[in-house]
Amino acid sequence: ANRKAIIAGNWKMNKTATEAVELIDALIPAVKDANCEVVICTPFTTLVTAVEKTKGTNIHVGAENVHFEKSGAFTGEISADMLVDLGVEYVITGHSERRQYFAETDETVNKRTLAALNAGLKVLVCVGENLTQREQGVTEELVRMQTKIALNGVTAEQMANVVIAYEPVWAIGTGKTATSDQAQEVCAAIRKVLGELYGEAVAKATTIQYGGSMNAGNAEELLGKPDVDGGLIGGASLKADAFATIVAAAS
Ligand code: 3PY
Repeated sequence: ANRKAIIAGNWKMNKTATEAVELIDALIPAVKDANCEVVICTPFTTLVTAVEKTKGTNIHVGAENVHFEKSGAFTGEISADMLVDLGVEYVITGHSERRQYFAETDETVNKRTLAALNAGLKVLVCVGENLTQREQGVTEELVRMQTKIALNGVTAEQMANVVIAYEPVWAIGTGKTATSDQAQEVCAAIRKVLGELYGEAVAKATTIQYGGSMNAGNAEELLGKPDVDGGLIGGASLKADAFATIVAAAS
Protein backbone atom coordinates (compact mmCIF):
# COMPACT_ATOMS: atom_id res chain seq x y z
CA ALA A 1 0.00 0.00 0.00
CA ASN A 2 1.14 3.58 -0.57
CA ARG A 3 0.05 4.60 2.91
CA LYS A 4 2.39 5.96 5.51
CA ALA A 5 3.30 3.37 8.13
CA ILE A 6 3.25 4.89 11.60
CA ILE A 7 4.69 3.35 14.73
CA ALA A 8 3.59 5.28 17.80
CA GLY A 9 4.57 4.63 21.37
CA ASN A 10 1.92 5.17 24.03
CA TRP A 11 3.88 5.66 27.22
CA LYS A 12 0.70 5.85 29.34
CA MET A 13 1.41 7.01 32.94
CA ASN A 14 5.08 6.09 32.83
CA LYS A 15 8.35 8.04 33.06
CA THR A 16 8.96 11.33 34.79
CA ALA A 17 10.39 14.03 32.55
CA THR A 18 13.78 13.27 34.11
CA GLU A 19 13.48 9.55 33.35
CA ALA A 20 12.29 10.31 29.82
CA VAL A 21 15.61 11.92 28.90
CA GLU A 22 17.41 8.59 29.12
CA LEU A 23 14.81 6.76 27.03
CA ILE A 24 14.72 9.46 24.34
CA ASP A 25 18.54 9.56 24.21
CA ALA A 26 18.50 5.81 23.56
CA LEU A 27 15.66 6.03 21.03
CA ILE A 28 17.16 8.73 18.81
CA PRO A 29 20.02 6.63 17.40
CA ALA A 30 17.96 3.42 17.53
CA VAL A 31 15.23 4.66 15.15
CA LYS A 32 17.14 7.18 13.05
CA ASP A 33 17.07 5.02 9.90
CA ALA A 34 13.34 4.28 10.08
CA ASN A 35 11.35 4.09 6.88
CA CYS A 36 8.15 4.77 8.77
CA GLU A 37 6.87 7.70 10.82
CA VAL A 38 7.98 7.36 14.43
CA VAL A 39 5.89 8.97 17.18
CA ILE A 40 6.18 8.96 20.96
CA CYS A 41 3.06 9.87 22.93
CA THR A 42 4.08 10.86 26.44
CA PRO A 43 2.48 12.17 29.62
CA PHE A 44 1.76 15.92 29.55
CA THR A 45 4.56 16.58 32.03
CA THR A 46 7.13 15.10 29.64
CA LEU A 47 6.02 16.87 26.45
CA VAL A 48 8.30 19.91 26.78
CA THR A 49 11.32 17.69 27.30
CA ALA A 50 10.28 15.35 24.48
CA VAL A 51 9.78 18.19 21.99
CA GLU A 52 13.12 19.77 22.93
CA LYS A 53 15.10 16.54 22.83
CA THR A 54 13.66 15.30 19.52
CA LYS A 55 14.22 18.57 17.59
CA GLY A 56 16.08 17.80 14.39
CA THR A 57 15.42 14.06 14.67
CA ASN A 58 12.85 11.84 12.93
CA ILE A 59 10.88 11.35 16.15
CA HIS A 60 7.52 13.12 16.38
CA VAL A 61 5.85 13.90 19.67
CA GLY A 62 2.25 13.31 20.72
CA ALA A 63 0.07 13.72 23.79
CA GLU A 64 -2.13 10.96 25.20
CA ASN A 65 -5.32 12.96 25.52
CA VAL A 66 -6.75 16.44 24.96
CA HIS A 67 -9.79 18.34 26.18
CA PHE A 68 -12.36 19.57 23.67
CA GLU A 69 -12.92 23.10 24.96
CA LYS A 70 -10.55 25.87 23.86
CA SER A 71 -10.07 27.26 27.37
CA GLY A 72 -11.99 27.95 30.55
CA ALA A 73 -12.98 26.52 33.89
CA PHE A 74 -11.91 22.90 33.36
CA THR A 75 -9.55 22.28 36.23
CA GLY A 76 -6.83 19.81 35.38
CA GLU A 77 -7.50 19.71 31.64
CA ILE A 78 -5.25 20.53 28.67
CA SER A 79 -6.46 22.15 25.42
CA ALA A 80 -5.39 21.45 21.86
CA ASP A 81 -3.95 24.97 21.53
CA MET A 82 -1.76 24.34 24.58
CA LEU A 83 -0.33 21.25 22.89
CA VAL A 84 0.22 23.01 19.56
CA ASP A 85 1.98 25.88 21.32
CA LEU A 86 4.50 23.41 22.79
CA GLY A 87 5.30 21.98 19.37
CA VAL A 88 3.34 18.78 19.91
CA GLU A 89 2.19 17.25 16.61
CA TYR A 90 0.00 14.29 17.52
CA VAL A 91 -2.59 13.32 20.10
CA ILE A 92 -4.34 10.07 20.99
CA THR A 93 -8.12 10.21 21.42
CA GLY A 94 -10.43 7.49 22.71
CA HIS A 95 -7.87 5.11 24.16
CA SER A 96 -9.80 2.33 25.86
CA GLU A 97 -8.21 3.18 29.21
CA ARG A 98 -9.72 6.67 28.91
CA ARG A 99 -13.08 5.17 27.98
CA GLN A 100 -12.90 2.55 30.76
CA TYR A 101 -11.47 4.51 33.70
CA PHE A 102 -12.31 8.12 32.88
CA ALA A 103 -15.83 7.77 31.55
CA GLU A 104 -15.08 8.90 28.01
CA THR A 105 -17.83 8.16 25.54
CA ASP A 106 -18.03 8.00 21.76
CA GLU A 107 -19.44 11.53 21.89
CA THR A 108 -16.59 13.02 23.91
CA VAL A 109 -14.06 11.14 21.78
CA ASN A 110 -15.67 12.83 18.78
CA LYS A 111 -15.47 16.26 20.43
CA ARG A 112 -11.82 15.75 21.35
CA THR A 113 -11.00 14.54 17.84
CA LEU A 114 -12.66 17.57 16.25
CA ALA A 115 -11.00 20.03 18.64
CA ALA A 116 -7.59 18.49 18.00
CA LEU A 117 -8.01 18.50 14.20
CA ASN A 118 -9.30 22.06 14.19
CA ALA A 119 -6.22 23.14 16.15
CA GLY A 120 -3.96 21.48 13.57
CA LEU A 121 -2.99 18.33 15.48
CA LYS A 122 -2.78 14.89 13.91
CA VAL A 123 -5.02 12.47 15.76
CA LEU A 124 -4.65 8.79 16.57
CA VAL A 125 -8.28 7.76 17.15
CA CYS A 126 -8.63 4.50 19.09
CA VAL A 127 -11.47 2.05 18.63
CA GLY A 128 -11.91 -1.55 19.73
CA GLU A 129 -14.19 -4.11 21.31
CA ASN A 130 -13.97 -5.68 24.74
CA LEU A 131 -13.97 -9.42 25.37
CA THR A 132 -17.72 -9.67 25.99
CA GLN A 133 -18.47 -7.85 22.76
CA ARG A 134 -16.11 -10.12 20.82
CA GLU A 135 -17.78 -13.17 22.34
CA GLN A 136 -21.20 -11.76 21.48
CA GLY A 137 -20.08 -11.52 17.86
CA VAL A 138 -20.62 -7.75 17.59
CA THR A 139 -17.00 -6.69 17.03
CA GLU A 140 -17.51 -5.38 13.53
CA GLU A 141 -20.74 -3.49 14.30
CA LEU A 142 -19.22 -2.01 17.44
CA VAL A 143 -16.01 -0.86 15.76
CA ARG A 144 -17.96 0.54 12.81
CA MET A 145 -20.13 2.51 15.20
CA GLN A 146 -17.18 3.82 17.25
CA THR A 147 -15.42 4.88 14.05
CA LYS A 148 -18.47 6.65 12.65
CA ILE A 149 -19.21 8.54 15.85
CA ALA A 150 -15.56 9.48 16.47
CA LEU A 151 -15.35 10.95 12.96
CA ASN A 152 -18.71 12.69 12.95
CA GLY A 153 -18.12 16.14 11.45
CA VAL A 154 -14.54 15.38 10.33
CA THR A 155 -14.11 16.46 6.71
CA ALA A 156 -12.47 14.43 3.95
CA GLU A 157 -9.60 16.96 3.91
CA GLN A 158 -9.09 16.57 7.66
CA MET A 159 -8.83 12.81 7.20
CA ALA A 160 -5.27 13.44 5.99
CA ASN A 161 -4.52 14.13 9.69
CA VAL A 162 -6.43 11.15 11.08
CA VAL A 163 -5.01 7.74 11.94
CA ILE A 164 -7.29 5.01 13.25
CA ALA A 165 -5.86 2.67 15.86
CA TYR A 166 -7.68 -0.62 16.27
CA GLU A 167 -7.08 -1.80 19.82
CA PRO A 168 -9.08 -4.78 21.04
CA VAL A 169 -9.58 -4.01 24.74
CA TRP A 170 -8.97 -7.63 25.69
CA ALA A 171 -5.45 -7.35 24.24
CA ILE A 172 -4.45 -4.19 26.08
CA GLY A 173 -2.06 -4.56 28.95
CA THR A 174 -2.99 -8.24 29.19
CA GLY A 175 -0.14 -9.64 27.13
CA LYS A 176 -2.79 -11.20 24.86
CA THR A 177 -2.45 -10.17 21.23
CA ALA A 178 -5.05 -10.47 18.53
CA THR A 179 -3.89 -12.93 15.88
CA SER A 180 -2.70 -11.26 12.73
CA ASP A 181 -5.83 -12.57 11.00
CA GLN A 182 -8.10 -11.06 13.66
CA ALA A 183 -6.23 -7.75 13.39
CA GLN A 184 -6.44 -7.79 9.60
CA GLU A 185 -10.17 -8.60 9.63
CA VAL A 186 -11.08 -5.64 11.83
CA CYS A 187 -8.63 -3.20 10.19
CA ALA A 188 -10.18 -4.12 6.82
CA ALA A 189 -13.67 -3.52 8.26
CA ILE A 190 -12.54 -0.09 9.47
CA ARG A 191 -11.17 0.72 6.01
CA LYS A 192 -14.52 -0.31 4.55
CA VAL A 193 -16.42 2.08 6.79
CA LEU A 194 -13.96 4.87 5.90
CA GLY A 195 -14.78 4.13 2.26
CA GLU A 196 -18.50 4.45 2.97
CA LEU A 197 -17.97 7.75 4.77
CA TYR A 198 -15.32 9.39 2.60
CA GLY A 199 -14.89 7.34 -0.58
CA GLU A 200 -12.24 4.94 -1.77
CA ALA A 201 -9.37 7.40 -2.11
CA VAL A 202 -9.54 8.49 1.54
CA ALA A 203 -10.05 4.91 2.72
CA LYS A 204 -6.97 3.78 0.82
CA ALA A 205 -4.85 6.68 2.04
CA THR A 206 -5.71 6.45 5.76
CA THR A 207 -3.22 4.77 8.07
CA ILE A 208 -4.82 2.13 10.28
CA GLN A 209 -2.76 0.86 13.19
CA TYR A 210 -3.09 -2.20 15.33
CA GLY A 211 -2.51 -1.78 19.05
CA GLY A 212 -2.75 -4.15 21.95
CA SER A 213 0.38 -5.84 23.22
CA MET A 214 2.24 -5.41 19.93
CA ASN A 215 5.88 -6.18 20.73
CA ALA A 216 9.25 -6.96 19.19
CA GLY A 217 8.26 -10.60 18.76
CA ASN A 218 4.91 -10.25 17.02
CA ALA A 219 5.23 -6.93 15.17
CA GLU A 220 6.51 -8.31 11.88
CA GLU A 221 3.65 -10.79 11.55
CA LEU A 222 1.00 -8.19 12.40
CA LEU A 223 2.53 -5.50 10.17
CA GLY A 224 2.71 -7.99 7.32
CA LYS A 225 -1.07 -7.86 6.94
CA PRO A 226 -2.32 -5.68 4.09
CA ASP A 227 -4.63 -3.44 6.15
CA VAL A 228 -2.36 -3.11 9.20
CA ASP A 229 -0.31 0.01 8.51
CA GLY A 230 1.40 0.50 11.81
CA GLY A 231 1.16 0.05 15.52
CA LEU A 232 0.25 1.84 18.71
CA ILE A 233 2.66 0.36 21.19
CA GLY A 234 2.14 0.17 24.94
CA GLY A 235 4.70 -1.52 27.21
CA ALA A 236 7.23 -2.22 24.45
CA SER A 237 7.51 1.52 23.74
CA LEU A 238 9.22 1.99 27.11
CA LYS A 239 12.27 0.00 26.01
CA ALA A 240 14.40 1.55 23.28
CA ASP A 241 15.56 -1.76 21.80
CA ALA A 242 12.07 -3.30 21.67
CA PHE A 243 10.56 -0.14 20.18
CA ALA A 244 13.37 0.08 17.60
CA THR A 245 12.76 -3.54 16.58
CA ILE A 246 9.08 -2.75 15.96
CA VAL A 247 10.02 0.38 13.99
CA ALA A 248 12.40 -1.70 11.87
CA ALA A 249 9.63 -4.22 11.21
CA ALA A 250 7.50 -1.43 9.76
CA SER A 251 10.24 -0.17 7.47
C1 3PY B 1 -1.12 -1.50 24.60
O1 3PY B 1 -0.44 -2.06 23.74
O2 3PY B 1 -1.28 -1.96 25.73
C2 3PY B 1 -1.79 -0.24 24.30
O3 3PY B 1 -2.77 0.09 24.92
C3 3PY B 1 -1.25 0.63 23.27
O4 3PY B 1 -1.94 1.83 23.23
